[in-house]
Amino acid sequence: MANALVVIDVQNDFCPGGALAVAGGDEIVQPINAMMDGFGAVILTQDWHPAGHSSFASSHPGKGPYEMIEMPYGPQVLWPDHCIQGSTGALFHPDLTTDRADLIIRKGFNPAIDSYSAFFENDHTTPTGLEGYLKTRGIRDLTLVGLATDFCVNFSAVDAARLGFKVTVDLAACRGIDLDGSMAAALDGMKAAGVTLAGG
Ligand code: VGL
Ligand code: ZN
Repeated sequence: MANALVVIDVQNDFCPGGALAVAGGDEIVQPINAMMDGFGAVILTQDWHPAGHSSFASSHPGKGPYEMIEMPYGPQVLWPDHCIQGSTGALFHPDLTTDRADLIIRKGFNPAIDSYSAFFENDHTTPTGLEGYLKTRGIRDLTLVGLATDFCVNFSAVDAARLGFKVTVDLAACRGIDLDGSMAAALDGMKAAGVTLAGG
Protein backbone atom coordinates (compact mmCIF):
# COMPACT_ATOMS: atom_id res chain seq x y z
CA MET A 1 0.00 0.00 0.00
CA ALA A 2 1.77 3.13 -1.23
CA ASN A 3 0.12 5.52 1.19
CA ALA A 4 1.30 7.02 4.43
CA LEU A 5 -0.23 8.65 7.47
CA VAL A 6 2.04 11.54 8.49
CA VAL A 7 1.37 12.54 12.10
CA ILE A 8 2.66 16.03 12.78
CA ASP A 9 4.02 17.02 16.22
CA VAL A 10 1.56 15.30 18.60
CA GLN A 11 3.81 16.22 21.52
CA ASN A 12 3.20 17.20 25.14
CA ASP A 13 4.13 20.86 24.63
CA PHE A 14 1.38 21.27 22.00
CA CYS A 15 -1.27 19.65 24.21
CA PRO A 16 -3.18 21.26 27.12
CA GLY A 17 -0.72 21.92 29.97
CA GLY A 18 2.21 22.22 27.54
CA ALA A 19 4.43 25.21 26.82
CA LEU A 20 2.72 26.02 23.49
CA ALA A 21 -0.62 24.39 24.13
CA VAL A 22 -3.05 24.08 21.22
CA ALA A 23 -6.70 24.07 22.36
CA GLY A 24 -8.03 20.51 22.15
CA GLY A 25 -4.66 19.17 21.07
CA ASP A 26 -5.15 16.00 23.09
CA GLU A 27 -8.57 15.30 21.53
CA ILE A 28 -6.98 14.07 18.32
CA VAL A 29 -4.79 11.37 19.88
CA GLN A 30 -7.34 8.52 19.87
CA PRO A 31 -8.69 9.38 16.39
CA ILE A 32 -5.12 9.33 15.03
CA ASN A 33 -4.39 5.97 16.69
CA ALA A 34 -7.57 4.58 15.12
CA MET A 35 -6.50 5.74 11.64
CA MET A 36 -3.10 4.02 11.64
CA ASP A 37 -4.28 0.58 10.48
CA GLY A 38 -5.66 2.10 7.28
CA PHE A 39 -2.19 3.04 6.01
CA GLY A 40 0.77 1.17 4.58
CA ALA A 41 3.19 3.40 6.45
CA VAL A 42 3.00 5.61 9.51
CA ILE A 43 5.46 8.49 9.91
CA LEU A 44 5.64 10.65 13.04
CA THR A 45 7.26 14.08 13.17
CA GLN A 46 8.74 15.57 16.31
CA ASP A 47 9.51 19.26 16.82
CA TRP A 48 13.00 19.07 18.35
CA HIS A 49 14.71 22.34 19.29
CA PRO A 50 18.02 22.92 21.07
CA ALA A 51 17.79 25.18 24.16
CA GLY A 52 18.15 28.81 23.10
CA HIS A 53 16.65 28.17 19.65
CA SER A 54 16.30 31.28 17.45
CA SER A 55 12.50 30.81 17.24
CA PHE A 56 12.16 31.29 21.02
CA ALA A 57 11.18 34.77 22.22
CA SER A 58 13.55 34.19 25.16
CA SER A 59 16.47 34.28 22.69
CA HIS A 60 15.59 37.85 21.63
CA PRO A 61 15.95 40.41 24.46
CA GLY A 62 12.98 42.77 24.62
CA LYS A 63 10.74 40.50 22.56
CA GLY A 64 7.80 38.46 23.80
CA PRO A 65 6.06 35.32 22.62
CA TYR A 66 3.89 35.71 19.49
CA GLU A 67 5.75 38.85 18.32
CA MET A 68 7.24 38.76 14.84
CA ILE A 69 10.89 39.25 13.88
CA GLU A 70 12.71 39.34 10.58
CA MET A 71 15.12 36.43 10.13
CA PRO A 72 17.57 36.09 7.20
CA TYR A 73 15.02 33.70 5.62
CA GLY A 74 11.97 35.94 6.20
CA PRO A 75 9.43 36.79 8.92
CA GLN A 76 9.33 34.49 11.92
CA VAL A 77 6.84 34.25 14.79
CA LEU A 78 8.56 34.12 18.18
CA TRP A 79 7.32 31.26 20.36
CA PRO A 80 7.50 30.37 24.02
CA ASP A 81 10.34 27.91 24.69
CA HIS A 82 8.95 24.54 23.57
CA CYS A 83 9.92 21.02 22.49
CA ILE A 84 13.44 21.30 23.84
CA GLN A 85 15.47 18.23 22.96
CA GLY A 86 15.23 15.66 25.74
CA SER A 87 12.52 17.49 27.70
CA THR A 88 9.17 16.01 28.76
CA GLY A 89 7.45 18.61 26.59
CA ALA A 90 9.18 17.23 23.51
CA LEU A 91 7.92 13.68 24.13
CA PHE A 92 4.96 12.39 22.17
CA HIS A 93 1.62 12.52 23.98
CA PRO A 94 1.72 9.43 26.21
CA ASP A 95 -1.40 7.93 24.61
CA LEU A 96 -0.15 8.27 21.01
CA THR A 97 0.59 4.90 19.44
CA THR A 98 4.25 5.15 18.49
CA ASP A 99 4.91 1.44 17.89
CA ARG A 100 3.34 1.61 14.44
CA ALA A 101 5.77 4.31 13.26
CA ASP A 102 8.17 3.25 10.48
CA LEU A 103 10.00 6.55 10.78
CA ILE A 104 10.19 9.34 13.32
CA ILE A 105 11.53 12.50 11.73
CA ARG A 106 12.83 15.32 13.90
CA LYS A 107 12.92 18.92 12.76
CA GLY A 108 13.86 22.34 14.13
CA PHE A 109 17.25 21.14 15.41
CA ASN A 110 19.18 23.81 13.48
CA PRO A 111 19.64 26.61 16.08
CA ALA A 112 19.39 29.38 13.46
CA ILE A 113 16.40 28.19 11.40
CA ASP A 114 12.91 27.16 12.46
CA SER A 115 11.29 24.22 10.69
CA TYR A 116 7.52 24.06 10.56
CA SER A 117 7.44 21.74 7.56
CA ALA A 118 8.30 18.07 7.73
CA PHE A 119 10.03 18.51 4.34
CA PHE A 120 12.02 21.78 4.46
CA GLU A 121 13.30 24.14 7.12
CA ASN A 122 11.78 27.64 7.13
CA ASP A 123 14.39 28.83 4.60
CA HIS A 124 12.32 26.66 2.20
CA THR A 125 15.53 25.11 0.84
CA THR A 126 17.20 22.94 3.50
CA PRO A 127 15.60 19.50 3.19
CA THR A 128 14.79 17.24 6.16
CA GLY A 129 15.19 14.10 4.04
CA LEU A 130 11.53 13.07 4.26
CA GLU A 131 10.93 13.57 0.52
CA GLY A 132 13.68 11.11 -0.35
CA TYR A 133 12.49 8.61 2.26
CA LEU A 134 8.94 8.59 0.96
CA LYS A 135 9.84 8.59 -2.74
CA THR A 136 12.41 5.82 -2.44
CA ARG A 137 9.74 3.73 -0.68
CA GLY A 138 7.33 4.43 -3.55
CA ILE A 139 4.92 6.33 -1.32
CA ARG A 140 3.01 9.01 -3.25
CA ASP A 141 -0.20 9.36 -1.32
CA LEU A 142 -0.11 11.18 2.05
CA THR A 143 -2.70 11.92 4.71
CA LEU A 144 -1.58 14.53 7.24
CA VAL A 145 -2.97 14.94 10.74
CA GLY A 146 -1.74 16.56 13.96
CA LEU A 147 -0.66 19.92 15.38
CA ALA A 148 -0.86 22.66 14.61
CA THR A 149 -3.20 22.93 11.60
CA ASP A 150 -2.11 26.47 10.70
CA PHE A 151 1.65 26.03 11.22
CA CYS A 152 3.36 22.67 10.95
CA VAL A 153 0.48 20.78 9.30
CA ASN A 154 -0.06 23.63 6.82
CA PHE A 155 3.60 24.06 5.88
CA SER A 156 4.06 20.28 5.56
CA ALA A 157 0.95 19.86 3.41
CA VAL A 158 1.81 22.73 1.04
CA ASP A 159 5.40 21.50 0.62
CA ALA A 160 4.22 17.93 0.03
CA ALA A 161 1.78 19.06 -2.66
CA ARG A 162 4.51 21.14 -4.34
CA LEU A 163 6.79 18.09 -4.29
CA GLY A 164 4.17 16.15 -6.25
CA PHE A 165 2.58 14.06 -3.51
CA LYS A 166 -1.17 13.53 -3.45
CA VAL A 167 -2.05 15.18 -0.14
CA THR A 168 -5.09 15.04 2.10
CA VAL A 169 -5.31 16.87 5.44
CA ASP A 170 -7.90 15.31 7.74
CA LEU A 171 -9.06 18.33 9.71
CA ALA A 172 -11.00 16.19 12.21
CA ALA A 173 -7.63 14.95 13.48
CA CYS A 174 -5.93 18.37 13.54
CA ARG A 175 -6.13 21.34 15.90
CA GLY A 176 -4.86 24.89 15.25
CA ILE A 177 -3.31 27.85 17.04
CA ASP A 178 -5.10 30.61 15.02
CA LEU A 179 -2.79 33.58 15.49
CA ASP A 180 -4.08 36.75 13.75
CA GLY A 181 -6.23 34.86 11.25
CA SER A 182 -3.59 32.25 10.52
CA MET A 183 -6.19 29.47 10.42
CA ALA A 184 -8.22 30.96 7.55
CA ALA A 185 -5.02 31.82 5.66
CA ALA A 186 -3.72 28.29 6.12
CA LEU A 187 -6.92 26.67 4.85
CA ASP A 188 -6.90 28.96 1.79
CA GLY A 189 -3.19 28.31 1.17
CA MET A 190 -3.57 24.55 1.40
CA LYS A 191 -6.54 24.58 -0.99
CA ALA A 192 -4.62 26.78 -3.45
CA ALA A 193 -1.69 24.34 -3.33
CA GLY A 194 -3.99 21.47 -4.32
CA VAL A 195 -4.32 19.86 -0.89
CA THR A 196 -7.58 18.00 -0.27
CA LEU A 197 -9.18 19.11 2.99
CA ALA A 198 -11.27 16.35 4.57
CA GLY A 199 -13.10 15.93 7.85
CA GLY A 200 -13.75 19.63 8.36
C1 VGL B 1 4.73 24.37 15.70
C2 VGL B 1 5.05 26.54 16.34
C3 VGL B 1 6.36 26.28 16.66
C4 VGL B 1 3.79 23.33 15.17
C5 VGL B 1 6.04 24.09 16.01
O1 VGL B 1 4.02 22.13 15.41
O2 VGL B 1 2.80 23.73 14.50
N1 VGL B 1 4.26 25.61 15.85
N2 VGL B 1 6.85 25.04 16.49
ZN1 ZN C 1 8.77 24.60 17.23
